[in-house]
Amino acid sequence: MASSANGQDFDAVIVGAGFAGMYMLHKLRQAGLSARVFEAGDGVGGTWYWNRYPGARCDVESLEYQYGFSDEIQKGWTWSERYSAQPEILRYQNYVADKLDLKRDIQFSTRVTSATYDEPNALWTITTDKGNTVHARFCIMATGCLSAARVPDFEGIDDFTGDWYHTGDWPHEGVDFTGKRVGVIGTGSSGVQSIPLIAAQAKHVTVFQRTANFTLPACNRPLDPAVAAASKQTLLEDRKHALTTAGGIICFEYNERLAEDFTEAEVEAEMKARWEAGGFAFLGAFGDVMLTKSANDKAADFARREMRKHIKKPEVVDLLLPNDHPIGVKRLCLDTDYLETFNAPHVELVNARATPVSRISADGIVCGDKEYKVDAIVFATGFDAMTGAILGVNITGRKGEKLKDKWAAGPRTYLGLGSAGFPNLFFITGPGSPSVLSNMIVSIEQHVDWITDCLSRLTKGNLRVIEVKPDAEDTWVAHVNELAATTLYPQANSWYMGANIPGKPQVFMPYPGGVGVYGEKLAEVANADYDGFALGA
Ligand code: N01
Repeated sequence: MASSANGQDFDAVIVGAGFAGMYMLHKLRQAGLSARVFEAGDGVGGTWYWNRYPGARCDVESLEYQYGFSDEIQKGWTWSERYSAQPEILRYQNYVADKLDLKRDIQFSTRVTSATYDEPNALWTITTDKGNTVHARFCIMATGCLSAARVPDFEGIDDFTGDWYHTGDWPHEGVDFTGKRVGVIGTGSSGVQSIPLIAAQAKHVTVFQRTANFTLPACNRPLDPAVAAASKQTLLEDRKHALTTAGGIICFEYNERLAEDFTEAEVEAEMKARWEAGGFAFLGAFGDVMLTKSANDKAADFARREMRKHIKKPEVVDLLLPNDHPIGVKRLCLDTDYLETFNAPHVELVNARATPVSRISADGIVCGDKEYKVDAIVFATGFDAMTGAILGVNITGRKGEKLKDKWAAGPRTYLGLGSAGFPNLFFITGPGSPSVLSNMIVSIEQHVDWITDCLSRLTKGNLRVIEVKPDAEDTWVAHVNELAATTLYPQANSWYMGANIPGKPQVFMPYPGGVGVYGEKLAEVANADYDGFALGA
């Protein structure tokens, strides 16, 4: 590798080769900048590389959960189902990587361990677990929002004599549960998707549920070839439209009318139609579902009524129906036969709220004084969301400041893109941006396009440094908090709030104002020559 006169090896280092890192690499190449991607996995894919648990499926519709930047790429790929399963998405990512010849600039099986800003030379020094040390002008964290898988610190896990797995780090060769007693801890999206398939195979399944979640029918089905073909004619235009919406999705619309403006019959009809359509459309039934308790109660009551219809075992009905948080404030789950799974005699539900999992024994899972004997444990216990993967890299900015210290009371960014004191460091879909409240691919493309324009502006202007101004960051953090406070989101112990990790500061991390409004702000900032950022030579 030939370094430039000031020791620079690449214009940019990109951390991660999921949807974000792949597109970032492509755009930087197009802009004439050199880049090296480091990826911990041995292939591209990010989330879809790691989350190979049975039933893993995207719950944004396939036609919208794909790149929207290239007509050639989208026309060369045809999705088979309404919601794509993990293997198909991973094949798509490899198709794109090969089409754009991305892999030659990606170093796989390599985890970035540290990134340190060298202020005199305005360069980031990046080190990896494979012994690499490289110097780049820009460091771009494409590390994903839900990529630091987390197994709770249960005592005794090392003594367990069976096998255990985390849904977010699933063995590539798959797992055969035939004839086994399986314990599943966790009933978020990953649990809800995997439990029916695990139960279809295992001899006995014990599900440890701490919080019952709202789960809606996915209504997955093969994609009508005519619909798939028609979408190829409109995808690029559709994507422009998606960028103006709240969620980066156009397959349904959020009703602007408030719940109180509907008659009771209209309320019922609206919710029924959306429920039966499947997917997240239900949350858009009225404009204030996420804003007022009375509107949210209507939706939550309807959801509980519908969910109840699928549950036949009287002893689990009350346990499976969520009653301790408003609907939607914890990420909604979409399911296929989840509730029905508990009707089977070999599936048992344990109330891990009343009697929490206290430890893992050699033979099973212990709650209070009861031991549940299992041969295998599946931890569907989620992620250190939004900040876990970023802070998993030891990042040191100007004057030796550590990002983990700066974020000790919660992440602080301007626009979710950068943090004061850390020049030339970018986050793709970082905390403080719409990210996980939106169609991730739309938000990824929005950020990557913005970052690329920004870097081109710097390069053309012979500017080497861009850094968030502290007052812009303070204003943005306050704005995100104020917006969140107008919603019902803070009313649940969700990973959006950091509440799933003991000791993690509880602040609402994504930007709740919507992709469209956020995009206007991004444009305004860029048009004002990166207002809120200090640009320097
Ligand atoms: O993780 P989660 P996930 N004892 O954090 C429980 C995306 N995703 O992997 O709710 C007992 O949602 C925890 O209980 P509680 C999607 O954005 C997308 O399922 O904290 N239980 C919860 O039930 C999703 O939201 C897709 O009380 C414990 C579960 O573990 C996000 O990823 C598919 C526990 C964790 O649920 C994360 O989903 C999958 C303990 N000590 C995921 N600790 C699709 O697109 C935790 N839990 C379809």
